[in-house]
Amino acid sequence: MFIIGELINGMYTSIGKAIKEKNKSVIQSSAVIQIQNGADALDVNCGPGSANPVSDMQWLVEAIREVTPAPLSLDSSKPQVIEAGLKLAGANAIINSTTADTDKADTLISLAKKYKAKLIGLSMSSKGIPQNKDQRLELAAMVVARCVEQEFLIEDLYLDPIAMPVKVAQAQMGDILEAIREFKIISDPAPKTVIGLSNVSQGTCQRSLINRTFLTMALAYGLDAAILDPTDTALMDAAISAELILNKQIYCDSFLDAYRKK
Ligand code: THG
Repeated sequence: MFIIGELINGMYTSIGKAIKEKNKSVIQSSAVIQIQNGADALDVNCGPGSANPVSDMQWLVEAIREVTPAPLSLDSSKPQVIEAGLKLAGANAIINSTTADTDKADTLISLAKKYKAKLIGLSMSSKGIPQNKDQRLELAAMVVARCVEQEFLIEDLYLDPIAMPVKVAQAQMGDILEAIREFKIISDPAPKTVIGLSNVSQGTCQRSLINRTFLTMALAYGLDAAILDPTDTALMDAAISAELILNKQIYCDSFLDAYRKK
């Protein structure tokens, strides 16, 4: 599984404060800790409180680049904020994200091609978040169609079914899991899939348990990548064990250590 560390997000009080005060060391230690704990890439989101998201994104990317060359997932609903990050992020960046609206998808697909970035496509549009599996598939297929039209490689597209909090959308969790499986058959070659895992446990008092249970299930449905908290050791152990059971790692008695040393 491709792991995108979620912790550099202005939604977290300490990160929001560090962005406001331009306190580089808070951001840099979060970057280093996430990589040390197994993140393959880092999500970068200025948060809802940012008054100037373009310059905050630039500052975040520059601060992170001083401590790690890891790929960055530039997380914003505004294309100009994403492009500000892309200019400084270097190789293997991930655009997070486009919706299934044609104009927006076309803008972000062009950026992905220009900067040789991967692209996350949400199965939602300006009309809102889908309420069932068929709506998720229809929106995902629209993103795929725009990528095909613009000759963007489908292997570089990650489709996101929009993981909802179990507390508010309990009846939809099965649909979200099924969508992960069915996104794969929208096209050949298949698109990849990603979720924002911590969404699922928002507002609950067993966050880590709910996150790792959902992640284990989603991996069984074929999930390729997740935005998650890599410092949650129980979560990472569950992910490594799930991949072992899915025959994606070779068994040995020390499989957790062996995976971490890779
Ligand atoms: N899909 C894609 N990108 C995403 C998401 C997604 N990016 C943002 C988000 N969802 C994934 N990242 C987070 C980060 C933090 C939390 C949830 C998802 C979170 N934060 C605590 C909370 O809200 O309770 C903050 C608590 C604190 O202040 O410490 O849960 O779905 N493509």
